[in-house]
Amino acid sequence: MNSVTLTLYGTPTSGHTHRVELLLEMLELPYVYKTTPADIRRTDAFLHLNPLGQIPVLTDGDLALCDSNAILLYLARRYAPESDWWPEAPLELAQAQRWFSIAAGELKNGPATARLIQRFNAPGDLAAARAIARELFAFMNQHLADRRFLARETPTLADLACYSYSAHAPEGGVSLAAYPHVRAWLDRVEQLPRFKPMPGLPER
Ligand SMILES: N[C@@H](CCC(=O)N[C@@H](CS)C(=O)NCC(=O)O)C(=O)O
Repeated sequence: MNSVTLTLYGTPTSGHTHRVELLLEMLELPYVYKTTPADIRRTDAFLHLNPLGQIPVLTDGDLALCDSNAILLYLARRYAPESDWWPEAPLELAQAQRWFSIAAGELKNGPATARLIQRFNAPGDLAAARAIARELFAFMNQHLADRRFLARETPTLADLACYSYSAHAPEGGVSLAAYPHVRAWLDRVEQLPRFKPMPGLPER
């Protein structure tokens, strides 16, 4: 690609943004990063890009794409159509979609919410978020006991979607010590070529 057309709106501590950054880095796509704090997200100009007022947003020329998982799919299909980041085989596809749903459900309501409350003083029920997180990680740990990655033996977009808030769960007071298979999977994601950490990666 000769000229940069991709702009990512996000913040460095947003796991939703980080999963998109991960893929941009791994695909070696040039992009401009625009830090977009909460006050900017309420401006007319930003709401024009995403009426929900959420980051991340990716613009590609005149296109504005919203929702982290949707952006991952767009980037993989648009810029790496020969790649295998999103499976074709029915069972692998179903597994990958299942983990996309978990990323937008249990992972957001559990570890991501606990982190938001503990680290960023957001309102919410910390005990409830931690309980969701523990239930999720117990399940993930069992799921990953005999698998290298979430949807199949090689990485998919589902691994990128689930990585950031799992790795940063300790920032919400959710220890990963009891989940060795989750920790081994996090290590595997971090060993992928051109992996880029989100700032402040906690010990685990
Ligand atoms: N489903 C969306 C959720 C994104 C999301 O919740 N983003 C948060 C920041 S991590 C946000 O922008 N919340 C609104 C706000 O804080 O103003 C996605 O996957 O992109």
